[in-house]
Amino acid sequence: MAEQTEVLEQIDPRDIGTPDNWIPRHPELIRLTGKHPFNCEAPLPLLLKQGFITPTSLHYVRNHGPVPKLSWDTHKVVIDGDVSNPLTLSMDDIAKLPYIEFPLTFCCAGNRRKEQNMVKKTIGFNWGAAAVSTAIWKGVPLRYILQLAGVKNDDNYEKTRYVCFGGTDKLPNGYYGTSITLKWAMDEEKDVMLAYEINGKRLTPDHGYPIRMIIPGIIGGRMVKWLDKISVTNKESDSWYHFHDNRVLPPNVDAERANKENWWYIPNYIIYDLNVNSAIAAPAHDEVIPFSSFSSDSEYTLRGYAYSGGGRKITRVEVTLDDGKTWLLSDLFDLEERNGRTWCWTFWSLKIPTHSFVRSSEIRVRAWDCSQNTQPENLTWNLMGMMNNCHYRVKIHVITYGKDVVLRFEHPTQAGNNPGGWMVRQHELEQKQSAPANAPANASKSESSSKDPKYTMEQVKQHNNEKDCWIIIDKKVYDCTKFIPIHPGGTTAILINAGTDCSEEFNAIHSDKAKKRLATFYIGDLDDSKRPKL
Ligand SMILES: Nc1nc2c(c(=O)[nH]1)N[C@H]1C(S)=C(S)[C@@H](COP(=O)(O)O)O[C@H]1N2
Ligand SMILES: [Mo]
Repeated sequence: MAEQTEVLEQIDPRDIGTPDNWIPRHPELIRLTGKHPFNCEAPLPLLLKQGFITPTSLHYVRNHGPVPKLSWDTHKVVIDGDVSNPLTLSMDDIAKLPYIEFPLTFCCAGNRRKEQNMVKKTIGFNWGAAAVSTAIWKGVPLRYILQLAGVKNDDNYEKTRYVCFGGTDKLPNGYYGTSITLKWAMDEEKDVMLAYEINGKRLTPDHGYPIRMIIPGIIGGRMVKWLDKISVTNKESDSWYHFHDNRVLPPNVDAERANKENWWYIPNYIIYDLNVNSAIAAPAHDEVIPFSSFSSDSEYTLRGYAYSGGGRKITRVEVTLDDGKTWLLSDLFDLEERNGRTWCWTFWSLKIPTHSFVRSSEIRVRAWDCSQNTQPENLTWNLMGMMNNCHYRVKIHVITYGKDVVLRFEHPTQAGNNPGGWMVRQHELEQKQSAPANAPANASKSESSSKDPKYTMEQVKQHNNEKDCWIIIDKKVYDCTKFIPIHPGGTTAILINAGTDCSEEFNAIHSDKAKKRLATFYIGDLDDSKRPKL
């Protein structure tokens, strides 16, 4: 069944001029935050086509900043804090220790966020439904390393003891880091490990080379990459990212309120375990079936993935074609188990008569796990757009092309800035309808007039450095030289875009507030009259 895509690894032209210009990447990965930092997912049909194990080159990537350049020979991991025997281990030391190796599904808490963004913009970028992948990971149990550092198995782990993980990537708000409880770390059945191999080879730079945390059953965000520090403490991690990322806040809390009232520090809203989720991969978005191609007995096989968190097994996946009146039970594959737990996704499929699409307007899927958790019918918006797991809906359209009548399928969204999707259309319609009353939403638009100066691309290109930095966003030119030192996303983030059109990068990650702030740097419009019309 698995049809592995050939690994085509070259430096992508989009990485030239960024700090990641040394990392080979698969050209088919969809980039979600423009050129840099690198955040990507595979096209959903391509991901499923790989089968149960995702080739490393197509595994989704979530990097908050540039990838640190580390070497196996010089890298060290320090284990300190509340331990009787602090350690500093080299990679060779670590690779000599007993290891475990098993397949694990990784999933970013932001998987399916674009659907949330279509309801209302969250503070995150547009993940489609492929921020999920499965690889075979090999490494040393964390428990084993902690024992070497003097943590005893019979220690009375109080609730207040934690293990904090730190990466070497220094970001605008400090080092990336997070934590779990010591009790969790020491539980043999939880399989927590320090991994140095993926799919039988050393880690790739994007996945944490030379070493990263692996914590099965939970969101990817806690599996710190480029790991160099493990500390046993009485407090959870003090990394900014531990508090300001990977949380589901209640739906009535917006960014301003969250910051003003410190919602980030309320323990209830932190995410550990994944929730139950599923998606449809076949039919794919924009897949077409001509009526002429099927007879009264032809069949179509629906396919997709499902997963849950905390080692909970997927027990059923159901499909409805009549808005939830009846549910069809699908077949499940690849129920991988380890010590009675499931750390992996499950593929599902369901054969239906092709003509049943004709009477239906929507295919909808929901999964159940062994705790009888299932997916909610409707989406509940949250500020970070995380853990979206509402029923996955694919619309069915009957379209006439001349003499031909076809069925065309439409997914809710397409990853990143890619157009298409019924939620995207709905969103655009709503925006159009609310535009006259609400024009200044795009503050920059309201400011420009025909009298404003015009600059050609050639002119903008000259202003490409720290002392003189212009950028183009949505055909408007901004002089953001003064803003460089105070940019919340760091100076490099602006400088790698100096003198260029970075609409995609900017729009992917900035809030409405940031957009309003940008307007103050507006100096004129892009003169693109000399560009050939497409
Ligand atoms: N040091 C470090 N670790 C990190 C991150 C990061 O930016 N820096 N991103 C996290 C997030 S949010 C996710 S979802 C996973 C993604 O792992 P992957 O890129 O190997 O798929 O890594 C996590 N670990
Ligand atoms: Mo993530």
